Amino acid sequence: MTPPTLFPLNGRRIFVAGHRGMVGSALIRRLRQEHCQTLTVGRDALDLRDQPAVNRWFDEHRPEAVLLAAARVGGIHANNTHPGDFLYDNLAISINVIEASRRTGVAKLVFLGSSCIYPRLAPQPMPESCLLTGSLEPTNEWYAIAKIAGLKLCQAYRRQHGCDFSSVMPTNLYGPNDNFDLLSGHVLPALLAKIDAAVREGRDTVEIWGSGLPRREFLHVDDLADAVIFLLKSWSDEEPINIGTGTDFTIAELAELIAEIVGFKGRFVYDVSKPDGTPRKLLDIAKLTALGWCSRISLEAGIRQTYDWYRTSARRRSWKDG
Ligand code: GFB
Repeated sequence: MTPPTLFPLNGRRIFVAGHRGMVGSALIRRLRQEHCQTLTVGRDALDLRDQPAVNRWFDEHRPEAVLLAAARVGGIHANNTHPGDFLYDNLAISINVIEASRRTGVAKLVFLGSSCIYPRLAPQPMPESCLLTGSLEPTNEWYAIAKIAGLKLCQAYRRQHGCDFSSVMPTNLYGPNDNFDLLSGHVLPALLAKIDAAVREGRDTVEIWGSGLPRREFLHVDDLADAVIFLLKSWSDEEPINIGTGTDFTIAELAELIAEIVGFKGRFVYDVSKPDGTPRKLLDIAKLTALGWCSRISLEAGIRQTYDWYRTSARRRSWKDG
């Protein structure tokens, strides 16, 4: 079932904010299938935290639609140790781009949030309606507060100014252009890099942070990009919408799967002095499923593809914008 197209993309000028990150680059790849014009600008030419500069860029380039995928992103350690950067950068990027979009009459904006906006002990799977019903996970509350503020600004501008601005909430993402740095990256790329290094260096142990018991849902970024373009064309609402696969795994299960793919025969050592973070993060995807979208890339196929990309293109990289 394909829902009716409310916002045709043909001939439109679409600004992908954050196009060099994992999410933004996947959106650019997906938009190549549409007959639209994509606008991008690198961080060297425009710092999205600089409001006057953002306003000048919007005045000059006049996008008709905006996909707001620019963010300071990182795994549990980066979030926990750089709370100021995660709060300030993400607040500034969100308010500057959303306000410039309102001021210049952008016809449609999609803001990308994160599943960490929901309470630490939310019911599982987590419905959109559990937003602001409980305390946040302390390791990422700074990032979450900034993402909640962006979502709320979209809602407020819909109500006050009639802007067609909506928010989507992706689950934990992975794929090409991810950050494979062991300290600042998320668990999936970090484990791929660690296990790959162990095999190459002939080591028989790999360290896993925490207990291995937390559960996470992993969505390939190409599936995410497909869902965002689907929603851009066919959906608009004040309430956010979750994007996930509907299935979660323990961190230990993820490690075993990566070991199988990479060919690691050794054992894992769990460092329980490192934080586990949220015990479980599984999104309720009933709203998205009812619209007719579902993910296509299995975790195993997605990890194999990401590992191929890592071996041919990366094996380096520090943190980057998402
Ligand atoms: O992916 P991750 O860093 O972020 O960690 P969150 C997920 C789980 O994997 C945690 C464990 O329980 C980690 O302790 N883990 C095990 C590891 N080994 C490793 C490792 O080598 N590296 C990493 N990074 N984790 C983030 C938030 O939370 O999720 C962000 O901090 C954002 O705000 C993102 O929302 C999606 O899933 O815990």
